[in-house]
Amino acid sequence: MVQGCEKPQFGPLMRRAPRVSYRVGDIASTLKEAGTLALLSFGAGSQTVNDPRMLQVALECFDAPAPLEIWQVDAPVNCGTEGALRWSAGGGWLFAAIELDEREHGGPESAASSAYAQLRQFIQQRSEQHVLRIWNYLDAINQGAGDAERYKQFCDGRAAGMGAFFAEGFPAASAIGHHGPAHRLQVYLLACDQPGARVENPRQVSAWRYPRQYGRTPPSFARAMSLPAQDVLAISGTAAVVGHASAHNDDLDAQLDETLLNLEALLASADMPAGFDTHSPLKAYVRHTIDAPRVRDFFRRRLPGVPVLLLHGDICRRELLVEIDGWRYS
Ligand code: 3EB
Repeated sequence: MVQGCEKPQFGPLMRRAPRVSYRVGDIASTLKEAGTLALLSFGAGSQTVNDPRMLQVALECFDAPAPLEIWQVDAPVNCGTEGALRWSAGGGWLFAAIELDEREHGGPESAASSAYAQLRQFIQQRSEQHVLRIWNYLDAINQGAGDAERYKQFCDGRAAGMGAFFAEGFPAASAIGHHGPAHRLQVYLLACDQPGARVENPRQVSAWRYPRQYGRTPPSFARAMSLPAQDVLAISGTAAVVGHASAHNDDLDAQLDETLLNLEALLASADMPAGFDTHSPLKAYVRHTIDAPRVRDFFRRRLPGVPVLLLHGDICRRELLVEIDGWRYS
């Protein structure tokens, strides 16, 4: 019996959301903790072990030592591999990851298509069929002109590989350029056995409605996803995009201010209280190493107490210098 509670915290179908946190720690002991669903390390020099729940993300971290990112659920966790795919599941939640060498799949477009097709085929035979959040990392993301830019090829392949699986709406996502091994595509996701609620940003045109100038295939993502759990928002990569246009080209400080306005607009749109706090782990993807101290200073001033990982990553539009994503827990 729960006492002193005005209303039930969770409806009968509500899940308890995975807790996402950053921690400087030891991989082996973290993997042994009950309920560890996923463990991410950052950068080529980071520790890693051969466990389906472990992913070494190809983005370098500007913090030393680089923390680990841990996803924890309140349930026993199973894990395994299936072809190139690694997965773990527990408590109604599923982590799945795939890493492909684009050269083995005929380039960035077919690699993205293959990655998404493999993830889709795996998810389709699971009970956790609702993909809520996806991260995509590819190298040289801005290489190539116009429709031949690698990011745009990735968008084409992603949409092809998704097929009709996301006909009812896209998951929240990030797509970032890494500076790790050439041709390596990394895609990982969080899915659940219950659907989330997609959230759009009234300040921005929905990405899947971007006009033709941004590529043949508009980016397939929602601005945020409200999890099927009490007041948890998974926030997509958010940058200084207003309407469909990039704002404040090449002005880092103005882009950070605009990005924060977009993040606050998303919280309002999701009916969540304003502001981020110690329970809101965020990531900032910073294009130029030289900008990292200024981005860190922005977080200290404007988002004090918010856990943030500063990562070296390229944003999918050349003029954008920074992008922020993460989680907002009530
Ligand atoms: C934007 O607002 C910035 O292609 O999955 C942000 C988040 C961006 C996800 C994606 C792209 C993606 O359009 C770019």
